[in-house]
Amino acid sequence: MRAVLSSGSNMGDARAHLRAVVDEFVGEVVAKSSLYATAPWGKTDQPDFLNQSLIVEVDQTPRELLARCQRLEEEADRVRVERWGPRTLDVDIVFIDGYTSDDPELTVPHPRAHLRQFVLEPWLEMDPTAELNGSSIRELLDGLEDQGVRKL
Ligand code: PH2
Ligand code: MG
Ligand code: MG
Repeated sequence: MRAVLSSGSNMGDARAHLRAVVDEFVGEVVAKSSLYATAPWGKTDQPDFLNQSLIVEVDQTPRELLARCQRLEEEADRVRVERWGPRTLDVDIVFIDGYTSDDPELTVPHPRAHLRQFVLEPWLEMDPTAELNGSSIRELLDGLEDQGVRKL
C-alpha cells in the first residue's frame, strides 16, 4: 500500500521530531519532500511549523499505518491540548492509493488536505502528477491564497 504522509512540528526540536518520522520509515520511503517553514494554519496564534511529507510503500493495512503514526506522536511526547494547537509531532495520513475511508478515526483522503498549502506544496514536490478529489495538486494550489509556506 502506498500512502502520502504529512508530518508537522512546532514545539521542541522540530527538525529532530520530523527526522524521527523519516527514520521510522527507512527502507519504505518512495519519496521525501524538503522541509518547509510554514505559518500556522487554522489557529494562527501559535509558533510557525516545520512540515515535511513522505510517500511510503508499506506492507500494512491503513489501520496499522495509523497506529504506527500515532506511536511516533506518542514517542515525541505529544500532548493533545487543543484542536490545531501547538504540538511536538503530528503525523497525518493524507492519501492512500486506491483507498478511501470516511471513518472519523481515519478519514482518507484527509478532509482538509485540499485547503492546506503546507500539505499540497510538499506533495507536488514529491509527485508533480498527483491528483486529489479529481483535481491536480497544481490546480488546487493555484486556487489557494498564499499561506506562508517556504521551502528550506
Ligand atoms: N497542523 C494543524 C493545524 N495547522 N499549520 C501548519 N502550518 N502546519 C501544520 O502541520 C498544521 C497547521 C493540525 O494538524
Ligand atoms: Mg494534522
Ligand atoms: Mg493528526
